[in-house]
Amino acid sequence: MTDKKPTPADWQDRADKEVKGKDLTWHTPEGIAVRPLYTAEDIADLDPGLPGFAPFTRGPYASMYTGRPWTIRQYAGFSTAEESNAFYRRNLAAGQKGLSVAFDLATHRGYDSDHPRVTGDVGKAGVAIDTVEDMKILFDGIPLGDMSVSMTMNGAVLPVLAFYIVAAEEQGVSQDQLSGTIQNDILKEFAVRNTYIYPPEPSMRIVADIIGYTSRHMPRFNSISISGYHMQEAGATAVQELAFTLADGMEYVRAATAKGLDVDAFAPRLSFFFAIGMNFFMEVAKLRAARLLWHRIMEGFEAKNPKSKMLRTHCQTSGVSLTEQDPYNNIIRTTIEAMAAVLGGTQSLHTNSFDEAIALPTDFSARIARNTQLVIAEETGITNVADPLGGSYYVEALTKELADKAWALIEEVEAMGGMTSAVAEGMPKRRIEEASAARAARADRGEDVIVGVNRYRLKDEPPIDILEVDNAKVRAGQIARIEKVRAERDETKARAALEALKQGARHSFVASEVEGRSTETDAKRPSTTADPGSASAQDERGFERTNLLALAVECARARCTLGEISAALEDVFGRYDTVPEPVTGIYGGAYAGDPRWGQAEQGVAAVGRRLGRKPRLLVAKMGQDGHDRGANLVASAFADLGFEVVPGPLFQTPEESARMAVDKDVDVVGASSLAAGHKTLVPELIGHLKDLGRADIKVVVGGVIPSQDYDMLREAGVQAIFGPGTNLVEAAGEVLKLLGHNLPP
Ligand code: DCA
Repeated sequence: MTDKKPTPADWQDRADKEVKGKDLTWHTPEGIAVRPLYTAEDIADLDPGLPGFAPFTRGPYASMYTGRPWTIRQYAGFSTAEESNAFYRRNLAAGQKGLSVAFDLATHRGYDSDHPRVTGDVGKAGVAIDTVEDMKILFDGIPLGDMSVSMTMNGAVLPVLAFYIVAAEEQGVSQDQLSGTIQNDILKEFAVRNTYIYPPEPSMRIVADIIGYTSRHMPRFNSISISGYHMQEAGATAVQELAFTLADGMEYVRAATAKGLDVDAFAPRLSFFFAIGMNFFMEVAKLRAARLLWHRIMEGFEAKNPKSKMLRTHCQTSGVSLTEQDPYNNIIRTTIEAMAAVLGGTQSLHTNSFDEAIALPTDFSARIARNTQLVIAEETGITNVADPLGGSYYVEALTKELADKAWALIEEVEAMGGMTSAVAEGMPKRRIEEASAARAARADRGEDVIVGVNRYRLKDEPPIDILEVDNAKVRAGQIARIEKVRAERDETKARAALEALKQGARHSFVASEVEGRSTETDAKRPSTTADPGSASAQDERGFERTNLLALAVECARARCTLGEISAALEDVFGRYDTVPEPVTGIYGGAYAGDPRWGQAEQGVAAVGRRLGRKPRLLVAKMGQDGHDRGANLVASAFADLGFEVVPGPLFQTPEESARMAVDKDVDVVGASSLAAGHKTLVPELIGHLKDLGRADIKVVVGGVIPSQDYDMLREAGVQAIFGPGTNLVEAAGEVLKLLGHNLPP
């Protein structure tokens, strides 16, 4: 008698006995029930195909990394163009392959460095670029015809791309030789990241104008990087990140085709950008599912060129998975995430530095981050097989389940009229905030383990060396350069270029469709050879008069500043503002029945009885930092505990926040800072509260605050500081203490 071959049912019996009947199913935040075993039965109906062939699940290229590894592209920008340039050159010499520019927040939001609203933001979290002169310094000695350059810019995308084109031109490199990517993804800014400037409709026109311009003049340049990264950073699940990103992509395809562009004229140059977090196989499956679905979507748009249907993506390891506590663990996290990106088949990758939960990377931490990729690429043998996880029962089944769930969410968005309508109704933002509150509650309750934070925590946390940016010095240097540019330029020419830009902006979307029509045939014809009297020459003139990037390039040549170009557009389009609406019930709901939560609720009620009203908290977001995940979480949790929460609008000045605190008669201001502006903005806030006679209002600070800054902030009058990974119930306990109520230990 031969042994019967064991079946999955036999396995189940044996496993049940081993774990004494414990349910081993893992219910992921995506709503996927992951079973403890996958077998051939799970993939019996699935055929993932081959790398390089439709539907590209296994990768866009046939040879994948066997012929050429992914692009090691580290995202960086340091205060001044000079320092960033030196950093780029050092990194390229050390094995980095492509550049990726991080701009400071003032630049993102269309303000020159001399603008009074941005005193705390200049040179923080990236490089300050005010004019084409700054851009030329940024790329000094870097041949732009050979180097692929990615620029993360969405709000002030027109001046920044225009400066880049003109900087290259003055380096002797024509725009048709430029390779790289501009992020240019405004929809996700409205959903999560908030570095928008104009309202959604004109913002979409800008996106479409850039796609139109690059498809005509810059054939090697990726016109957009449709980004899910910031969604995951804001708390989105893999299904949400996938669905909302691809739905954004569909909206951009519609916007471009509505301008008369042939889908195959621009779709090969659409690119994507995803975050890679710690759920290893989920992230691998996400990239595979993304390619599968994009192929399906582009078939729906009747794209003919296979490249139009082939999703290419950049990935970045997750910023929110990094912890301030025991920070060297971040190197391990980043390595695992980088592996997931590579096994998922990314085209380009940024690995975070271990200190990025606290500050901008130092040379030391940046080296380790870059070497993480070099070690994977050159020491592990992983690159020798295309899609090595292809055929894995689990990975293939997970890819299918993720794709199905994301498709259902895409259909929901489509039923609302597409992503622009869904964003206008706040749907993606709300869903992501709900997922974010649930995720934070899971971490606070210890259900999601974070080593060094909610388990295995160190008694002492020795501070690590961090990079300090002298914001005032950077600002002074930038202002001097702006003044020099203004003094040396032809003022009449600059004014005329700005006026032409305004005229172009005034053309309605429809008018620019007709006059600025660009077709594939036009894109192939060099504009200089057109007969000036011909229909195509008229068409060309119409394009140059109405295409906003063409007009911005003229402004850049005339040495207009980023602030001037942005302000000219703002005159026509207006500036967009939103009022935060924190979700309620999710955070509290996750804590139902928890004794610590109950004690905190009772504490809030006790303070309320003493005050004769609910204790009031203003959650303040000062400066141009639009990252509001932390602020929204605090607002949600504190409201659920019984505080009256005043959600402050984004982008306030310290004076505006102080006034709001006084007008609303709050007891506490909680300032959230994630972009290094705290040393300037928080002391100013405290100063304004004093000037308004309300020094009694307590100020607490949360977010990305290096421990080196704690003393300075305390001396300035800050009463409590909450770093990343703070348990919100414990934070509430500290705030209650400031209000005279001690929770039981
Ligand atoms: N076999 C043959 N050719 C290959 C292979 C391969 N295995 N892999 C890449 N190539 C070719 C590509 O076709 C491409 O050539 P092309 O420009 O003429 O089409 C070239 O090598 C570069 O490869 P690609 O995959 O396009 O990689 P990148 O230039 O690094 O672009 C992409 C990656 C995601 C498309 C781009 O948008 C990007 O770099 N994004 C970065 C965004 C970013 O940095 N964001 C920061 C937050």
